[in-house]
Amino acid sequence: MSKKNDEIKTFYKGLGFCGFGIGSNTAEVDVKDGKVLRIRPMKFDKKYKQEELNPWKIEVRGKTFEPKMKTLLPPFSYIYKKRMFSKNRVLYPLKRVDWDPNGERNTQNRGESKYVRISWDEATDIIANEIKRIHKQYGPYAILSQGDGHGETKAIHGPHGCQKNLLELLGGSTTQARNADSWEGWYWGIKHFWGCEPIGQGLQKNMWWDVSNNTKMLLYWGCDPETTPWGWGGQNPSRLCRWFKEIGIKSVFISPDLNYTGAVWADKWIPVIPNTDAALQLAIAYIWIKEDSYDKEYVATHTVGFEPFRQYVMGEEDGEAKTPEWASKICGVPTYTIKALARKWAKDATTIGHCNGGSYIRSGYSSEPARLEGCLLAMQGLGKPGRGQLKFIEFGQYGLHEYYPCPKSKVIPNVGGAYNGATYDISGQFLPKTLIPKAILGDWTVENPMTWYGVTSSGFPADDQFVEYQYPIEEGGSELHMIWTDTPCWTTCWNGGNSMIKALRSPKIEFVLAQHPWLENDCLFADIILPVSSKFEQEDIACDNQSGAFNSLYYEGKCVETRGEAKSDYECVCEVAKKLGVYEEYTKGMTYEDLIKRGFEMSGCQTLMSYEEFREKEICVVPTDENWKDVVPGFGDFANDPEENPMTTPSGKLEFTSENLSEYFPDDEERPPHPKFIPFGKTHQESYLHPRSEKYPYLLVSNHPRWRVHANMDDVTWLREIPTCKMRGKDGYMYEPVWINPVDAKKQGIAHGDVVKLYNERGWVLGAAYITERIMPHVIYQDHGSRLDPIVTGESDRAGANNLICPTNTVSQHCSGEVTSGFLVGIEKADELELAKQYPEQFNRPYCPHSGQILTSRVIENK
Ligand SMILES: Nc1nc2c(c(=O)[nH]1)N[C@H]1C(S)=C(S)[C@@H](COP(=O)(O)OP(=O)(O)OC[C@H]3O[C@@H](n4cnc5c(=O)[nH]c(N)nc54)[C@H](O)[C@@H]3O)O[C@H]1N2
Ligand SMILES: Nc1nc2c(c(=O)[nH]1)N[C@H]1C(S)=C(S)[C@@H](COP(=O)(O)OP(=O)(O)OC[C@H]3O[C@@H](n4cnc5c(=O)[nH]c(N)nc54)[C@H](O)[C@@H]3O)O[C@H]1N2
Ligand SMILES: [Mo]
Repeated sequence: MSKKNDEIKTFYKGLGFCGFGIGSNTAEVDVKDGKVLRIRPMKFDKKYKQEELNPWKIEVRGKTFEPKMKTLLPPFSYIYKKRMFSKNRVLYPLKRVDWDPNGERNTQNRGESKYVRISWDEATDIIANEIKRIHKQYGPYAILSQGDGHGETKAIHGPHGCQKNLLELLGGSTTQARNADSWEGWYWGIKHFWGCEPIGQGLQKNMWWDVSNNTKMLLYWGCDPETTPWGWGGQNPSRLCRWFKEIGIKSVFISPDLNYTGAVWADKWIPVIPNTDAALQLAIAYIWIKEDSYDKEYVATHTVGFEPFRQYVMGEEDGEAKTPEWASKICGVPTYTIKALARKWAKDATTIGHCNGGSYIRSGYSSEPARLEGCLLAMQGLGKPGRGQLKFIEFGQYGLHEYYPCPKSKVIPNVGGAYNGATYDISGQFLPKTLIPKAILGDWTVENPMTWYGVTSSGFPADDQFVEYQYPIEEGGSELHMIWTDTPCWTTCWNGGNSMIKALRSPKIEFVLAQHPWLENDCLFADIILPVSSKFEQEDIACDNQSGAFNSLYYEGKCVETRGEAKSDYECVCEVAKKLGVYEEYTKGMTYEDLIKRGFEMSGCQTLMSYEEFREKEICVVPTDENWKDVVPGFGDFANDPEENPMTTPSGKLEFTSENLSEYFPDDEERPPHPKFIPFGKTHQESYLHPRSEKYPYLLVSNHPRWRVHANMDDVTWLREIPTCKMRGKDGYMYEPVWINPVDAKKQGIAHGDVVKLYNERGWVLGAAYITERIMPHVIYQDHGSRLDPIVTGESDRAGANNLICPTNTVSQHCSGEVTSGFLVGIEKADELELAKQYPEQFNRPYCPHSGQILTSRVIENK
């Protein structure tokens, strides 16, 4: 907004990390003398009168909840300048020293080699030549466009998928299809119950109002609003938790850890063994059936297939009644607690709260607890007042659906559609993200292809899960020989990271090209790395459509000069386009001004003001819809009249037994027609009930990081000072905390602060023991996303990147979703000083004495 105040200039910047044109956490950034001076909340009432925005207001029992007239930023926004000036920024194009495109490629050294600086000219020459060579030798599908993922909120400048758009002009590439990672269980499971995915997509309208007015008990089931909606959308979810408490709604937390929200707001914490939620859910259903306390009329009029489910619950199908006694032995919840919970739920209007569902929604067989949640909600009249599913953050999802659990906005601005979209293009050859290692490591041909069901990306209809796809495709298909990634964090965010390392080092992959702002994670496996600029260095347009007060669209000015020779993701691809002679075609001759205008015109906000007005004001804050209170909450329409408002299931009803699954996969024991508790099977053996647990006796919970957003921000020195973020070992290195119960710590001879080793047959990672009763016995917890710091590359890691050792196999045999939490490990005390002797090179990488952060020692400066 370039306001002159002495020499201080102020800019709007969206400092959220969702990407995909979905934004949040809008800040005002003060800049002086080319430096970011401070980052502050954005004030809505600077350019608008409060009444113009029609602030929503919820009034219950003499109390009021309404939005603040400013954004409520999480710490990640305030510290963001640290990221821009991180010592790990990639500042120049880099080439791996022992990779020679005209000679030895030494693919086996990826992850260990050092890098030298090269010029943009040299880098783009190599890239253009490699693309041409690979196209000629193998065809366009030999190049994998790995362009998806979250990241800095950017529109024009990417951050993800620009390379795909360029390669399309040259004949195509293999698309890496983004998985429904956040909600695998909903995607593969509940979609066959109520026809739609994430969390009742589109059917979570006006839930803040409904819960406030009608709910008596709120179950935070795998839900930590003080961490995850906070990390994404700021502090409104925190205010909401407080509000629910204030108005007397019982807050009950069901999770293996007493998470950051539970620690502050819980009336009761019910610890549950990871990924055994299905057993607990079945026992609740058992009590309701036995005590005749479920909504029989609703079940008769709104659902189908209840009888086979009932028989299973009561033990008539398999001879095992799903009693609280049965469940208690599996899930660790005492029988009296199960009974009390079931009885209270049957008596009082209950809603289940989620951010995206919690780690059990990303575990083996996650389709089952997801479907069972639908079953329980249906048994108590889903959609009747106060009986629903609440999502703690709102957004306009990729422009596909609208949900507004908080009061409805006139417009949900979205700028993603104007620039991205290519990562969902599956018209040619594509691969689900979770199957990339299997694809690379196998010997697949058109005659003997790898096959799977479904595109696996969010938003595809349920029927797509019965379509079989293959790699390589019949027409022009090819195995992969090059990877072009702008999302180099597979190893720290996906399933079975060590298998991806193996794939990245395969001689089949002749060229790995990464573009990224920071030298970290999969970048260490790239042959060429292009330097990417950060938000502060770019001009762009952004929106905030998920922080819950007001939605907005705003112009983002360039705050500071670009560091080194970095360029935005879009500009990196432009440079390659120039060398390939398709620059004009790629940019369509559009200037940044044209692109900003296009973003505005597709945003939704063009209905509220003219482009000229937008550029003048630099912001469009969207008022609350005048009629927001008229929106029937949640599944209310369906509850009121299921015939008029059917679900998108084959029957139009809620399906206890899925008609589609009964037809297409009647014999699938891992996702049967009606949901079951599946402790282990062909695909996974990650359970205490399986003999494997004798060797690896603990279940690891790997939540979304409290002090990062996935792979982002592990190197922020200010965050690393926080004791639950990192713990210093005897060697000065900062280790990722591993929560362990005092009982287990004693058993294993582990003291608070000891360096520990987590291991299974897939490898081992280190961490530092954080002894606390906030984690239940037999369970340990370590956040995901810690930056890769390999000890033995492909086997072990010092920083605690635990995705390296999570299962490679997907949700189940017909469900190619990721499994990244709730898996078996062993834990033992490790001696970091001894390990340093054993692995001197790895343990002697230089680190910052203050933050313990590993400094990039991989770049050899050119003479
Ligand atoms: N153990 C465990 N693993 C999990 C989960 C879990 O619960 N437990 N959850 C899963 C879930 S829900 C998700 S969504 C995934 C997230 O996985 P991803 O979406 O893949 O991870 P991110 O770290 O958000 O971002 C992707 C990459 O983009 C980079 N990036 C940020 N900004 C830019 C930019 O401007 N340009 C470029 N080129 N790159 C940029 C980041 O540094 C990072 O390397 O993780 C999954 N993994
Ligand atoms: N700070 C921060 N915020 C983020 C992100 C981040 O990386 N960091 N990522 C963003 C993204 S992409 C997403 S998808 C969302 C994810 O949001 P969520 O799905 O809500 O996040 P999770 O951390 O996976 O899980 C929430 C809680 O589930 C509980 N839990 C873990 N395992 C189990 C289990 O087996 N059973 C039960 N009942 N509970 C369990 C834990 O208490 C955990 O705190 O967060 C978003 N916001
Ligand atoms: Mo996610």
